[in-house]
Amino acid sequence: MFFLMGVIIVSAAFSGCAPSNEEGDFSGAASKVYVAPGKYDEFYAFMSGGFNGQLTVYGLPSGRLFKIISVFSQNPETGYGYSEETKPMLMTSYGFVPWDDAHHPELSQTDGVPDGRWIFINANNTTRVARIDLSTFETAEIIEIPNSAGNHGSPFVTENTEYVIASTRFSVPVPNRDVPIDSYKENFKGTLSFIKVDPEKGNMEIAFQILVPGFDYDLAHAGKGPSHGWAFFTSYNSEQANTLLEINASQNDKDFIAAVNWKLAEKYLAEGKAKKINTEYYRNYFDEDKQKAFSEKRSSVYVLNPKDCPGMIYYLPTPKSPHGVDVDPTGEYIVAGGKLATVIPVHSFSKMLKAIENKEFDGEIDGIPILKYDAVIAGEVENPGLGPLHTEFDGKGYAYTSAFISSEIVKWKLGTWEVVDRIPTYYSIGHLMIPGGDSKKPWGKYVVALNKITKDRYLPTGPELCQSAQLIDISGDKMQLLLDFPTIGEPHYAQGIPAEILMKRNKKFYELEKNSHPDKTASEKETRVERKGNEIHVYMTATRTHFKPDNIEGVKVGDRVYFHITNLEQDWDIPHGFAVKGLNNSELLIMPGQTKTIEWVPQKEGIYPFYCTDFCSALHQEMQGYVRVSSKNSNVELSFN
Ligand code: K7E
Ligand code: CUA
Repeated sequence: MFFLMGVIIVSAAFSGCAPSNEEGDFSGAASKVYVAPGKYDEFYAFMSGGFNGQLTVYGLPSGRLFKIISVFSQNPETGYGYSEETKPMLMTSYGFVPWDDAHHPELSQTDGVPDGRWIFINANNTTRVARIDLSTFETAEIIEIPNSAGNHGSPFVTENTEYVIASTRFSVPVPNRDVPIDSYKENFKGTLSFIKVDPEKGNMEIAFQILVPGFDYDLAHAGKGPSHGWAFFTSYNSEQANTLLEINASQNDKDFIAAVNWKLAEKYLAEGKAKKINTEYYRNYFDEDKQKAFSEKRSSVYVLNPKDCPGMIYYLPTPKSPHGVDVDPTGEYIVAGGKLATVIPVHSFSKMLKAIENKEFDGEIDGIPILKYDAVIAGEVENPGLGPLHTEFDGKGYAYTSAFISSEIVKWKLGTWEVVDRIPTYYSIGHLMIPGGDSKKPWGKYVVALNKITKDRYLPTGPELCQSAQLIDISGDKMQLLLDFPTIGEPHYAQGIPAEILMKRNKKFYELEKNSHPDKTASEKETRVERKGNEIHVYMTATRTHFKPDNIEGVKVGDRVYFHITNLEQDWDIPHGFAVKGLNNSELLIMPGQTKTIEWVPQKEGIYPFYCTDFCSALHQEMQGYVRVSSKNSNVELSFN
């Protein structure tokens, strides 16, 4: 959570006064969220895990949790980030980074509509963007973003996923170097990054960055329809304070939304207007054929300076320390969540184009013209609740804005700007999500409130209480609260998509034939154990209901033992697990057709059992074996059965 301390205190006091668990008659709600045993949910929902660094998959309307997708954090449940195959996914220019803070999942889009191919999510802390393949629900790629610090305004897609856009929350020296912090105004800069996405494979590369003044760039959304080719980024701290931001960054009545014409930026890039800056960052990807992740190092990036690129970027003055920026389904309205503002300012894209044409400027900053507020504003939503943050759309002409401080969702009409309904949320809502609600075609049946604080809503669990989502029916004139359900970590943003779109794409298992992992064992006949100096390589297979080999002797204390295990099954939902006693690592969970490797360095002589950790069949308990570990200088021969 990014928020000002004072605001948090106010909010806690504010939301604390209404006892929440008394109100309402939910008898009608129950049937709306009830998904009968064996029946499917209507929507998938993907919730960011916040400080848990992962992405979780839920069903709506039931609120049932299906899966935690390992993205930026190691996960001993699956071996992600522990197995040799997945470790490279977490490589960065700062070394191996096994954790992050993930805020904004964003589905890939075709013609402005979520297409179910991929979902992207940001790492805030060690600046990265991940791409998850929605046929396997596994992380397929992670790219690090150089010249960025606090990759918060990220990763939002353009209309056809041409780009994933990302902005830096913290400004830093570009390139980063050792300077006094109080030289902030002189040395610190922001960057807006445009990550090109391969239309077939999804592979990401940083196409270019735009160097911008040293504000804090908070959130982003790309244009669509008429505003396709543009992208919008909120900023706060236009004061360029470097200390006590809660006061020093709240001085100006207005900060800015940066409007970037990325089509023009592409042209400037092609014309050679960009400077190549040397820097180091990683691109990591999982090769599904080799069943293994690889890391590639990158050493430079192209940076465009607005001073050299007239017309590429403009500032829209926006009250006050804006947080979210959301573009309505028609692509005309750009809605800001001015968290300290008393209104919700809505900019007009068409007015913006006219104002640019007529040069209605109010000065400039570092080569970026500031447009006149009155020339670009379409309207202001009055009485929008306190602390407006984020807005989603239902595709029927209404917008829904979360208000953090007054803990509510406010529904208002695009064009007339009148508030037509409001509903309390429990408590302190951050983002909200309507399936497709930031796209051209929202499926406007539900809105999910993603709340920061739950206090009295659930059974207490010690000092740490769960965070929570609330499902609200928006199909009628009045919003109706249907369901509370806890979430994993702190959810920030979320995405939703009709289940049928993803079900069609779902992969059931990996084809063993296609598995070209160098350490694959294609059949039980090929199983073996080999010694190379002090390395032992165990080429093992798993199938119902045994490992082969299951007795191994001749391992010595201090040997590096690599268990390369291939799951020979070719059936849906038959993973096998693997763990050996004393393993200082994690288990492996091996999907059908996969090969996975875990490293083990035994420290003491003795007999070490191993077993399958995933209850795979009636004889799962029989799926076990032994490793004999002898002293360093023993002459027990390497053998296996
Ligand atoms: Cu508002 Cu990180 Cu998108 Cu949290 S952010 S709420
Ligand atoms: Cu294999 Cu249990």
